[in-house]
Amino acid sequence: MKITAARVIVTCPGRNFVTLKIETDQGVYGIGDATLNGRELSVVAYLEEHVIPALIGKDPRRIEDAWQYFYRGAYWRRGPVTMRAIAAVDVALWDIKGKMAGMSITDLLGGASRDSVLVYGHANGADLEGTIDAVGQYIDLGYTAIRAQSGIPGIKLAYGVGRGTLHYEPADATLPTETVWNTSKYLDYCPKLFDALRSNYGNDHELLHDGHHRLTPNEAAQLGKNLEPYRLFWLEDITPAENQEAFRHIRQHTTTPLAVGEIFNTIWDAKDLIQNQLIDYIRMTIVGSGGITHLRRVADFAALWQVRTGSHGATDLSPVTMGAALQFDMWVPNFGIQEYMRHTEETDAVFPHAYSFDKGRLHPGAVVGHGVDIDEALAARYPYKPAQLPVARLEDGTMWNW
Ligand code: KDG
Ligand code: MG
Repeated sequence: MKITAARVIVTCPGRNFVTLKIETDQGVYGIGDATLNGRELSVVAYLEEHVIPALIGKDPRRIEDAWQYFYRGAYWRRGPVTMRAIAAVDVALWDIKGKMAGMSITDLLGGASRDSVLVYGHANGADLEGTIDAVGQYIDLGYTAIRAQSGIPGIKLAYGVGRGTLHYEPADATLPTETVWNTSKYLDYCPKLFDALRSNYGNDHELLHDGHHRLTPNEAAQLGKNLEPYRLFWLEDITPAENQEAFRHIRQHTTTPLAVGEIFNTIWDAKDLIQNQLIDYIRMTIVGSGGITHLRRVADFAALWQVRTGSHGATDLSPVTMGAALQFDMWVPNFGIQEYMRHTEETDAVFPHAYSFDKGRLHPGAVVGHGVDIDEALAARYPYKPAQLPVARLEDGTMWNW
């Protein structure tokens, strides 16, 4: 069996997506997501210039060898561009293998460990009242786990506050939008938000929050401590994690569960955090971390330390990644939760899929491979539109982490 063709499809049904389609001499094809929010065309170039020429003629059944070829063989390892390109190849090859076998990827991995996948949605409001209402809307939609983000008095364009209730989309301009950050205001406001949410809705729902890399380790420790009475499911990305050791200080001061990993690319980014039990959830995702082949190694390693998965699932991860993630989540023994931000109707139409939401959970549907396709004719009607993620500055102009 041979790969006969591979091509990259870029489409913007409301936001940009990069998809790799791999075709074989058996008439079976597979697709993989390669979207890197705000840097999409760099992955297109990587795939077209450096990956596709080497794919042609390879045996698509040799997934492991392809992974090693594009990881070890590149010499220049790791990084968001390389690992997304590898992920796209990997997911497309797992899709092909599933189609050839007449099996879902879950079955190829060893079969389902659960009946459906617990997900969390994003509730956000411009202020306290708006956020309380938004959480109520998610409860009405059937979510049992909800991430709450809120506009903060005195902060211009706080992270996570959307333009609509269901479709938060931060990449919005050809040059990054400038936001302004103030840590003290956030530290004062955040416990008040969760106090109000618990007072309004009680303790029956799981509540999550994303700090989006804004705090120092000591500030993160303070926040974790102050949020303890509200029993969060997790506090995410509360400080940048390039220095994994930084989490030791936070851990020593709070029992609020910690989640990290949406910008990680390989197991090496998470190794110390996991083996020192400095986090509770690893949020690496299939598209960001070299595909299913690599993520299952991360998950197995994490299982040794009772760290559970919680894959990133924002709208910049295409339905192809969501379909593949659900296949993975159904199998992975140490599953924690899956992020699920709904795509727009336009996006869902370009990527037909079988997964569906019911009562706070996603059901993958009866599929072969990952079960997501691309309607290329429809995709061609939405040309690429440049868009970038915002940047953040402190009030005195100093650049900060967005
Ligand atoms: O592209 C950036 C988004 O994926 C990110 O800001 C979303 O932090 C995020 C999350 O937890 O979904
Ligand atoms: Mg996040």
